[in-house]
Amino acid sequence: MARKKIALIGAGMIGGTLAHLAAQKELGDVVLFDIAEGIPEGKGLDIAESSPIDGYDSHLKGSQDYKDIAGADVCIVTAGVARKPGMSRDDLLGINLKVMKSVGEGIKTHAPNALVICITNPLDAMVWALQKFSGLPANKVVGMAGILDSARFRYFLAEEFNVSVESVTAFVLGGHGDTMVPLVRYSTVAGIPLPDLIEMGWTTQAKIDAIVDRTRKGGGEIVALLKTGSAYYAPAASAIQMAECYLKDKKLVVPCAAQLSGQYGLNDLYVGVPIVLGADGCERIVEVKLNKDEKAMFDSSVAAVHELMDACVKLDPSL
Ligand code: TXD
Repeated sequence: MARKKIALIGAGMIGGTLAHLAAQKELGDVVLFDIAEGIPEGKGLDIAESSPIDGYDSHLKGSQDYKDIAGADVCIVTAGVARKPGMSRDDLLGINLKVMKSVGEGIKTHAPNALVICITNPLDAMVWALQKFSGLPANKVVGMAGILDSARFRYFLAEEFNVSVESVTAFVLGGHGDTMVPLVRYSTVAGIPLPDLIEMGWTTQAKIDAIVDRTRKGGGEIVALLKTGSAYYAPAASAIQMAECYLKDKKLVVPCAAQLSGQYGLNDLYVGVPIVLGADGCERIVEVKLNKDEKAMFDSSVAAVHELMDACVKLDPSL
């Protein structure tokens, strides 16, 4: 059987990390595409030179030509500009929308059968625009944010309880931004919901509130520390989990930005919801019951996404 092909559109910090992980896991051969000459070739060659040591046979190729992504099974899009300190995700909108247009056209022409995973910020608006620009079916275009946000939530909770990160499940809904909705009620340690753990004296409401707040601002915390860019290890790991899930038809239930068609009473917008991710891409959207407070938080998150979409339409009326 021929190897799968993973195309990485954008070979910056996340793109390079994606290439390394995809190769190490032998998910397939990797094409790094970037407009910056030399960067994708250099990173591809550097990673390939580690393959005899680590013992994997994935081929890596750097390119500035969309022809090289032809027939890709998965395209992971990080192309664009990353957030700098003081810059909000929304400031990125104008620049990255233009990038999505060219990337969408490239994918439409050369890899129309791929699963497309968008990472570029502002995520919910960019994945929505990328689906439109590429014309690919909505089930094959998804956005990565929820796995990262819930991984941050899980990590902070595991630290608080001094238990394995693997024993903690966490649930984050809504747009990828400060309005995201970490759902305390649906987050657990070995199946025990957080409100029960508060009652059991494992933690306090105040501590959980602080963890929720830190999760919401998790991206900014890393930006403030790095000073020259945004997070890349955990975002790359999150997108690789999505790619692997698709290629192996695992049908994990994971939070992703997916296009809603009636679920949660919403249409034609991308927002973070739990989905079943398998060989058909987004196979099912899980509609969880929200209480009044959760619904209010979700609504304000959706309003923030709508605002970004409106701003995109103003910038590019073809959307
Ligand atoms: O949860 C999430 N979705 C995110 C999103 C978490 C962290 C970071 N997130 C966003 O991912 C971030 O705000 C950025 O929009 C992307 C990529 O972040 P990364 O840290 O990898 O950015 P880099 O290092 O600046 O890489 C971007 C690359 C860079 O090499 C550019 O030359 C290239 O994108 N680029 C392009 N490639 C192809 N085509 C075009 N038009 C293009 N423009 C820039």
